[in-house]
Amino acid sequence: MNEHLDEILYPAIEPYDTGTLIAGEGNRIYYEQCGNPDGKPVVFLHGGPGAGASPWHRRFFDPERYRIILIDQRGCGRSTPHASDPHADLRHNTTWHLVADIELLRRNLGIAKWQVFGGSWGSALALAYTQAHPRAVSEIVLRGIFTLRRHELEWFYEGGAASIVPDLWEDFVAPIPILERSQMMQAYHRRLTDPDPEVHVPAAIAWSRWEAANLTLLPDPALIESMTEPRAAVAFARIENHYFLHGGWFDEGQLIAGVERIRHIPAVIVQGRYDLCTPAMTAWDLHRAWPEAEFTMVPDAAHAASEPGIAAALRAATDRFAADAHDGHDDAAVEDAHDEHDDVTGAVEGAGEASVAPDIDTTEPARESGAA
Ligand code: STX
Repeated sequence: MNEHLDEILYPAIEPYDTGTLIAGEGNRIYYEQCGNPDGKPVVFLHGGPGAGASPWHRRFFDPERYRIILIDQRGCGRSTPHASDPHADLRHNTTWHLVADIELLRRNLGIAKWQVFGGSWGSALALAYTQAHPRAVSEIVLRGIFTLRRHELEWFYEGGAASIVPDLWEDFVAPIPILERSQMMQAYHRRLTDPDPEVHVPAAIAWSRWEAANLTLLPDPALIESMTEPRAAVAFARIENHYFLHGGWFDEGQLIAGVERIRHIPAVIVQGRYDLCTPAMTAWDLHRAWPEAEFTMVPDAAHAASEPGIAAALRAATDRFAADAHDGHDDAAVEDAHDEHDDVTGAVEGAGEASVAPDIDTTEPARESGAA
């Protein structure tokens, strides 16, 4: 898949380091570093939530100029415990746990400031992280803007998009009895949390297929196949459904209102006009609230980062920012960031105190290099 990206993105590369971040509540977070160890730091925040990072995500950044850090967020990809496990417990998997994990990793890697790059759910997480820790972020690159407001979730999961793709919607509602269809997210929740694989696996596949089939302007069978592989689909569907039923633990409109805290940070917003998954109105609302951020509406694209026009706009953004000075490896700045107490604009529900970025000693990294 994605051969067209060879002309747009950087060549495929392998990590120079992989590791495991020991986070709270028994979570082991996979991360990898690629490109130039002395380059400008950037962290890639994947979508879903629950989709995991992929090797091709490394290719949005010039490997000579960037120190590229990819993370598999709690419960998915190569992180454990995995949300597909029979005993998966998502109580300690919330937006604010992910924000704490990202900040813990930054401190452990000795990075003063990094660029934050995220699409779709990754754009919501990038906004949440940056609004909680504005001094840790040098620039923001956002795509397919998603802020989990009620009407965004209802559009995609409660029937709005059915007007455009009625055939695909029919497949999405098929596993749900008619009497339950007025609350699709709740109906799927009952099945996705059922311990019986005969119940949760088909539900997860139908949930993931609906999403996969709506990411690109033209059908991408390879993308649909990879997202409906049972183990990945169960983790993806369970994590997404859990986050969406909680509105991401955001106040309604919180991420757009929070632009006030990050307005000064250089930013790029890239949106596909025909995005069915996260329709352009949200990107437009963000653009209106944040006119200082460069805004690009790609005229011939839907949602995915692999859409040619979107990939090109994202690469142009990272190339432009690569020329800016960076202060990675600045120990004084790390101390400064360590001492500061940014307000975290969200509560962690049902979580122990260790879920808020622990007060760690940056000289003793809590990670196992090369463990993956
Ligand atoms: N979910 C949007 C999202 O973040 C509502 C997303 N959906 N699929 C993806 O991301 C991948 C392209 C990363 C699989």
